[in-house]
Amino acid sequence: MAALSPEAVAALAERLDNAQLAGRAIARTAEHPRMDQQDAYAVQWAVRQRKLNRGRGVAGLKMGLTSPAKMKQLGVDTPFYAFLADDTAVADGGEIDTANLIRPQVEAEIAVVTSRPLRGPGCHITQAAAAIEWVLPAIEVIDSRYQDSQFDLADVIADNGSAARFAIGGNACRVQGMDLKTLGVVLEKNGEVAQVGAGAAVLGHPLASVAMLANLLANREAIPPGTLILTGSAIEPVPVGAGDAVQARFQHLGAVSLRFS
Ligand code: OOG
Ligand code: MG
Repeated sequence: MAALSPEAVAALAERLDNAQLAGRAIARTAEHPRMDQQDAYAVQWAVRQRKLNRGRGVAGLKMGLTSPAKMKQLGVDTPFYAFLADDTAVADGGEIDTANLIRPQVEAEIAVVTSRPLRGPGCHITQAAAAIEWVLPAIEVIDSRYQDSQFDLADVIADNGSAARFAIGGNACRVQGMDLKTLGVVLEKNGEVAQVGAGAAVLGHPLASVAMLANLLANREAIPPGTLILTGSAIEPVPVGAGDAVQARFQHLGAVSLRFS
């Protein structure tokens, strides 16, 4: 049962959207202690609509909290989905001004692009595999809009999964014949190894994450062909600040890098 009125959903969406635009944190949604997941997605979709109304587009979708480490950190057992606004795409090797962000962290993610529609519920890894043609290396920059990054599952869903920036790099590889489970990644910060990971950190297999995305979206829409999906971080997030440079080197897929000023 949803606990928030439509007015409360709209008001929270406005606060979160404005916090992202200003790069300023807001207090946690203490006034909405009973916000449930259904409410939280209603807020996220209201944030999406606000951006569309300003002429922005949706560049793709993301899954979050797909790794056991992150789920444990938040004390939850459910991943979530969010969307990637088109104005948050950064070119590979590009520079990001940290003045527009609050507390940025980078994640290395295996990205895929669908070539067929994918519709839940009941979607399994097999259907996900059949719907995907391309796999790409990605970095996601997350930036919670809540003060001190204090949030629960509903809060982060409402805050569009902390989505802030993303970059796609390397080579687009055909997924056919690739073992996404053992695909390794090394995240370097300022030339030093900061984190290592593999596809198995993402719900056991990145395509399990894609199947779950279709299932979570089942009550709203099918995933259309040509959709970019960030499957969830394969590493623990690495904090970054002005002057830092990061590079994610993926086995087979190549590298993707970003600089922060
Ligand atoms: C939530 C975003 C998590 C991922 O890949 O797991 C996420 C957060 O930690 O702020 O994007
Ligand atoms: Mg992520």
